[in-house]
Amino acid sequence: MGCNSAVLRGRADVDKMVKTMTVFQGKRILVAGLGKSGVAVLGALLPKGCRLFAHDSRSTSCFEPELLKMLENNRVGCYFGKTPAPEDRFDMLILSPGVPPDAEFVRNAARAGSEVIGEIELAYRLSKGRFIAITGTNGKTTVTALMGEIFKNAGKKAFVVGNIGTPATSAAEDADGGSWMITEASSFQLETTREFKPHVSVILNITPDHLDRHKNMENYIEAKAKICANQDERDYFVVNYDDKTAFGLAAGCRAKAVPFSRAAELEYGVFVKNGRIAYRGEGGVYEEFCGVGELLMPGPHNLENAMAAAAAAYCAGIPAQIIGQVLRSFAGVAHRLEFCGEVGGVKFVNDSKGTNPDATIKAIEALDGPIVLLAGGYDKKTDFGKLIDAFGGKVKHMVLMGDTAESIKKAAFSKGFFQSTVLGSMEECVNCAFGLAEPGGTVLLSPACASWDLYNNFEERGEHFKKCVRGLES
Ligand code: UMA
Repeated sequence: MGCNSAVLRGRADVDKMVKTMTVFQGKRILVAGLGKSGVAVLGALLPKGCRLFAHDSRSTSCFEPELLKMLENNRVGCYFGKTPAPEDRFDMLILSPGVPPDAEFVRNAARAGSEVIGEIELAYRLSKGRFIAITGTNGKTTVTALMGEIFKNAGKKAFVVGNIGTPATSAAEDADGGSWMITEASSFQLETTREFKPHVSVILNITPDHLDRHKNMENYIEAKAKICANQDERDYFVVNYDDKTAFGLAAGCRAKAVPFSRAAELEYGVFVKNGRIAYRGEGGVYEEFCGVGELLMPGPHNLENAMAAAAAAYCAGIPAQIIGQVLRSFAGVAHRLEFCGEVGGVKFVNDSKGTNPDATIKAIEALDGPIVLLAGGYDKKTDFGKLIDAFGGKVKHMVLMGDTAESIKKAAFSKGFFQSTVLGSMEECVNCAFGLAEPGGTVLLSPACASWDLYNNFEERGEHFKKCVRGLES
C-alpha cells in the first residue's frame, strides 16, 4: 500500500501545468450559480485570460455590492435573474453543485457544443494535488473531517474541501504535487465530473436521497459511481462491504478494492477482530488501529466511518499507529449528533446534518431512548416509511416543522404512530419537545430533510436549535 508513483506524478504534473496554461485562455466560459462554488470558480479563472460570464437565478439586488463591483471591474458578463439566450455561445459551462445539469439553458449550451463540467472537475483540472474523494449518502462529512485530522497529525500538507463547506477550486492551485486534496464529494458534484480521478475513492453507503434532483435511484447511484469511474490499477477504492449497493460498484471499478465491514471478518480490508479495528492486506500484512470501545464518536454508523477513514488513510501511506491515535481522539463534527446541553435532566442533541431518513435512523440507533424527535424540512420527495419503522419504541413523540411536516405525520399515521405535533417555528418546536420529554430522555433534532425551506443551510438550522436550547437554560 501507499503512493509510490513519484516519477509518474512528476510527468503528470508537467502535463497538467501546460494544459491549464493554455486551455482557458481566450475561452468564453459561463459560471452557473454564484454561491460559494461559483465565486471560487471566478476567483480561479479571472487570472487565466478567459472571457467570463456569470449566471444566477437570483436577481442583481440579491448580491453583495463588493461582488457586483468585482464583476464589473473584471468585465464579467452577468445573467442575473435570467438565463442566457439560446444563441449565446460559450466554450464551457462550469456548474455549481446546486445547478442541475438538465436545466434548459445547460442542455441548450451542451447541444450547441459547449463543454459542461462541475466545480469539482475544474478543481481537479487545476490542481497538482493528489485527490482523496469521499462520498456516500451519510457520513461523508465526518469521514472527510476525520481524514483531515489524520493527515494533519501525520504532518502531511492536506486541504479539506468540497461539500464539507470549502469549494475544492479555492484550494486547487495551492496544492502542489506533495499535497492531498481531501474532498467530500456529493452526488451533485460527482454528476458533472469527466476526468476526475482520485488516487483514493471512498463510498460509505448508498440509500435514497436527492431523488427530486436525480429523479430515480439508478441515476443517483450512477452519479455516486462516477467517483471511481476513471480510477486505474494504481488507485484504491474503499467501499462498504456491508452495503450491497455500494459494494456492487466494486465489480466495475479498476482500482484495488479495499472493503471495510462492521459485520464480517474479511480476508482483505478493514474489519473488527477481537473488539479492535484491524486491517489485513496482501503478503500477510496485518495491522490494528485501535479498539472499537476507544472511539469517542457514538453509534454503529460511526464505527463504519472510522473504518472507512482508517482504510483510506492507510491506502495513502499513513502509518497505522498515527491513524489509531487520531481515531481515539476524534469527537466528531458540529451538527452531527452534537450534544448541546442538558436542561432539567433532558439531553439536547443537534443532528441538523441529518438531511435524509437514513441519517436520522442512524442518529436514533446511536442514542438511548426515550427520544422526542424534531424533524421535517425541505421536500426532496423522500419516502418516510422506513424512518417510522426504525423508531423501535425509542421515539415517543415527533415534533414536526417545515414543508414535509404533514407528509411525515401522514407516513407515521399509516404505520400506527400517532404521537406527532406540527408546529411553525423552531422556538415552538423546542419548547414543545422540552415539555414532552421525560428526565433522562433526549430531544433530538434530526430532521430527515434538507434545511432549504426555512434556512440557507443545515448549519443555520443547527445554530438556531442550539440558541433555542440555550433559551431554555436561562
Ligand atoms: N442557483 C441557480 N440556479 C439553480 C440553483 C442554484 O442560479 O438552479 C444559484 C443560487 O441562487 C445561489 C447559488 O446558485 O446563488 C448557490 O449555488 P449552490 O447551490 O451550488 O451552493 P454553493 O454555495 O456553491 O455550495 C455548494 C454546495 N451546495 C449544494 O450542493 C446545494 C455546498 O454543499 C458545499 O458546501 C459548497 O458548494 C462547497 O463545495 C451544501 C449542501 O447542502 C452543504 N450539499 C448537499 C448535501 O449535503 O445534501 C448536496
